[in-house]
Amino acid sequence: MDESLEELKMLAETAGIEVVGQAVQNTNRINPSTFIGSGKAVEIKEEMEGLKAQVLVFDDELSPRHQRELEEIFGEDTKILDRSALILDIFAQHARTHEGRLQVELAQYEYRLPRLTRAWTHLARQAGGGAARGGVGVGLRGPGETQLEVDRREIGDRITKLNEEIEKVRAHRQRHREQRNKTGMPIIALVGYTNAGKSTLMNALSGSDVYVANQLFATLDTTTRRIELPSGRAALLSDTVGFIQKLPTTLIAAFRATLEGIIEADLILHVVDINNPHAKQHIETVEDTLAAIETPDIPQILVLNKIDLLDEPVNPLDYFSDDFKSVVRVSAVTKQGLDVLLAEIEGQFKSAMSRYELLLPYNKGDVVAWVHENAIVEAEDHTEEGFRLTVNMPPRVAGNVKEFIIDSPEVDNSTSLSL
Ligand SMILES: Nc1nc2c(ncn2[C@@H]2O[C@H](COP(=O)(O)OP(=O)(O)OP(=O)(O)O)[C@@H](O)[C@H]2O)c(=O)[nH]1
Ligand SMILES: [Mg+2]
Repeated sequence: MDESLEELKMLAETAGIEVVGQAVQNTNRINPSTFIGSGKAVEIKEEMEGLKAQVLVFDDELSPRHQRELEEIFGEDTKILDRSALILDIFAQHARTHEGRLQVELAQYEYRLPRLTRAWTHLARQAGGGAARGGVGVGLRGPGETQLEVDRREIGDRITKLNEEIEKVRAHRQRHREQRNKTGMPIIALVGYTNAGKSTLMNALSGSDVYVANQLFATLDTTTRRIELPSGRAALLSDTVGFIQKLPTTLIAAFRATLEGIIEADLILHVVDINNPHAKQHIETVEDTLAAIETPDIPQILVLNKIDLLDEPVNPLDYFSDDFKSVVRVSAVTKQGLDVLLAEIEGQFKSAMSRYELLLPYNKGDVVAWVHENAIVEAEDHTEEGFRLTVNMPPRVAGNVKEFIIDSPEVDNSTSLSL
């Protein structure tokens, strides 16, 4: 619980709220109307008045009824939030792309729809105002319909529209991805708990300059960069939104389009901040979230990051499990261990490859260049019939040059391989 509250505090600070106090209630039963006991609620209210605090954040998810009853007790001037609402708020502040904004708005509406108790204007202002511009005039109200019913209907319509727009973006992304698949470059996804150092690792491996910050959910939108592996072969590395415990399900659903990038990966680098005392729990949360978004069986390498901050060396075996192909220790800041990580990545791809003999006519120089870029060329001969190449590549890549394959001894296994 301490850890969860500590994290809640960091979430609040990231959202721009200064934390001035905290309260804990030990209870074996959640109060159906006020969540905490009503006596406790009054006690907190008095403490808040003394501290001149304006916001009360609950670490657990409040039901619509809890929310309503607590608002009654605390009055109009106190804003009542739960962890989910706070995370949604941070997402709203950090979303940069059109797609990111659409996804956050959808999640906000879905979260708020069942909690709609106050007037529409109150909600529209919080959600960014997109839906409020139409103005719910008196004339628009149906006979006998309450303001609340109108509000619900309007939000329902807006949710439908947002879903349609997100679907369009998704279709576009899908086409983009199909094209990328044709290039044959393996795709690596960085996945991990928020603040684990994914973006820092992305920068260290690709020499790029994506946003890094010591705050939660600094990254929301996916960035993809090209990296070079030790053999000279190229791969695509993508950095995306981090996970956290008790991530609202509406957010997971809304961010499905973003998370689909992970599903398409050939390899996952699961990054964990090894310096965090709750690293093991973070790993578990990430594995659970991956299961929730139904990632197929993608090989994973566990990357223990921030080893530069450790007083004593960490034993990778302590973290090894069936979920991982291997465990590597690195520091994305000092770049310690990155060579080992890169070799490990390459090793993963090699084990998913088969060897092929190719024969290409001399007028196919462009295809030869393509093969060099997308496969590991072991030998190249200039024969009478044309270029003769011995290459290692995943079956997925081989599919692009199948008319030139003259021998593939291991091709029978290809269907059982994920690459
Ligand atoms: N000492 C040290 N700090 C690191 C290391 N890697 C990352 N950090 C710091 O950890 C913080 C978070 O790093 P990010 O790369 O933004 O983490 P992230 O996983 O992308 O986080 P989100 O995008 O917010 O989910 C930053 O302050 C980084 O400077 C490391 O290897 N050593
Ligand atoms: Mg990041």
